[in-house]
Amino acid sequence: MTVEVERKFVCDAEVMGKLQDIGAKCIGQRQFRDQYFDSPDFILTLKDFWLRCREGLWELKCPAVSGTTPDNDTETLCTRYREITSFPLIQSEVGRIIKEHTAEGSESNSSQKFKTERCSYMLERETGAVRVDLDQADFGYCVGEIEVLVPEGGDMNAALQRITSIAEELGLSCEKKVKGKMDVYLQRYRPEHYAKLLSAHIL
Ligand code: V4E
Repeated sequence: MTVEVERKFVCDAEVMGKLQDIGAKCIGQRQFRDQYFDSPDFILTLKDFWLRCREGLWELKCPAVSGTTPDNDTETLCTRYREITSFPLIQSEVGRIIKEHTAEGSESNSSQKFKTERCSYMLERETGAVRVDLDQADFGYCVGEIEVLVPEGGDMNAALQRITSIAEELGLSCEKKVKGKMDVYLQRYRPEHYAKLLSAHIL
């Protein structure tokens, strides 16, 4: 299992030029459709678990327990999630969360669907490769992500430092966390769900 550590950023023309300047290699372009699932009372997302199907492949993003705290900006601007991609493991994990919440169990039957066009880049550095994705969602939202995958038990601080260093090379400001596609989708089209996630301090 891996932990995805990432920092999102506002994707504008300036950043795209900067990516070229700092030697980012384009490694591909693709389109995909994501469908996110939850129970009618949002049991999963209110615990910060994100269940999705992307072009037939299932994934459950689970909150990763934070270890050490390198510095406040890095900690605030980066997210980390454990990624489960094995379908049987996803089934047992989702079953466990839902059972924990309701004695009689419940179906995962509320869903959100949107399409993304993604351009991916790789930056090779002495400390390791860093991936940058530029995403354009079909509901009119663009976002970039600097991402490092860490094997469970791997060096989280090193990953956070690699991300921070690429962010600096790109000239990104450290002001505030940038919203992901799903956050914006919920804010625009599922305001009730979004409000619950805000109240629970998940988003
Ligand atoms: C983890 C999460 C959500 C699920 C979507 O995660 P994200 O990495 O934004 O999606 P995507 O399409 O880039 O997936 P990838 O291709 O990298 O696997 S929706 C909301 N969250 C939580 C969350 C958060 N609390 N804060 C920020 C900045 N992002 C996400």
